[in-house]
Amino acid sequence: MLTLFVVGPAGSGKSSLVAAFASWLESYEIPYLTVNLDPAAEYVPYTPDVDVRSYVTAKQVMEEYMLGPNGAIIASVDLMLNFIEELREEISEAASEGYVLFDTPGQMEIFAFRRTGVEVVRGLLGEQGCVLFVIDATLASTPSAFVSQVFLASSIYYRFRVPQFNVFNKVDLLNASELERMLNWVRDSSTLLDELERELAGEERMVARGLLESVKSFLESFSVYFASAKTMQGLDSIYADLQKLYRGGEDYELPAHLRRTIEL
Ligand SMILES: Nc1nc2c(ncn2[C@@H]2O[C@H](COP(=O)(O)OP(=O)(O)OP(=O)(O)O)[C@@H](O)[C@H]2O)c(=O)[nH]1
Ligand SMILES: [Mg+2]
Repeated sequence: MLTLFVVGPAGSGKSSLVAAFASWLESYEIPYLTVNLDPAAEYVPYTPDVDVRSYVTAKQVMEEYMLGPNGAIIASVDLMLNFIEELREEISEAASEGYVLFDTPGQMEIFAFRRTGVEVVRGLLGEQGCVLFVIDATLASTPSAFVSQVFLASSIYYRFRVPQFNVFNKVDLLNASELERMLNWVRDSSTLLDELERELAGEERMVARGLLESVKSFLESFSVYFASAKTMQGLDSIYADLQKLYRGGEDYELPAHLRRTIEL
């Protein structure tokens, strides 16, 4: 099994990507499970096969401990740790092969930047797993916003330290020239530096040059995808690279959209 933890800022499209990727896998008859790990979710756009809300919900915690909404979200995410064993059992009873897609809490910082997230990922990762970090592409279309989002992506890597795939989601909302511009920043980070320098002035430019060195090395070491949960574009490239990880690379044959049925 390959476990895939879909992590990202609030509203970036985590749940939608889980739903889209699930239906993409379904259309190729590739086995998968969806797991909701967001105890505060009121609605998710797929039917979770395994759901943390069977064990704990933010609403329940709010009433029981008389907490406000944020306190209840934090407490319910932390309480999730008590049920890792049960979740693991449910998952292994439901599937023995294919993909396990984990949808994670809406407020990423509550999950990723507290001990809980790291322990949950460690507890459920299994033998092969990775993080799919989701960025809202519409919030990354200026050079400085793009750099900030890439920093966020690296900060997530240093929390979980597992293979990480970075997805700029919602590209259907970008026009062709915005998308092309972002693709160029990824292909050649010197274009990003040039444009960043034009956007900034004076002292800010000096800082930007330093920061860009780290962005550059992140972009050179990690895969970046442009995708849309709405139109499903980009999911085939993500799948192709996941297969490399899943199957160990060398003997990997290309992929998905060229053949209807893919054996795992
Ligand atoms: N146009 C477009 N909208 C999208 C896409 N992906 C998600 N959305 C919309 O973005 C909003 C947030 O999507 P969700 O999937 O709920 O995002 P999330 O990260 O799970 O959100 P939280 O769990 O609440 O933090 C919804 O209105 C989605 O319909 C996409 O690829 N394109
Ligand atoms: Mg969600």
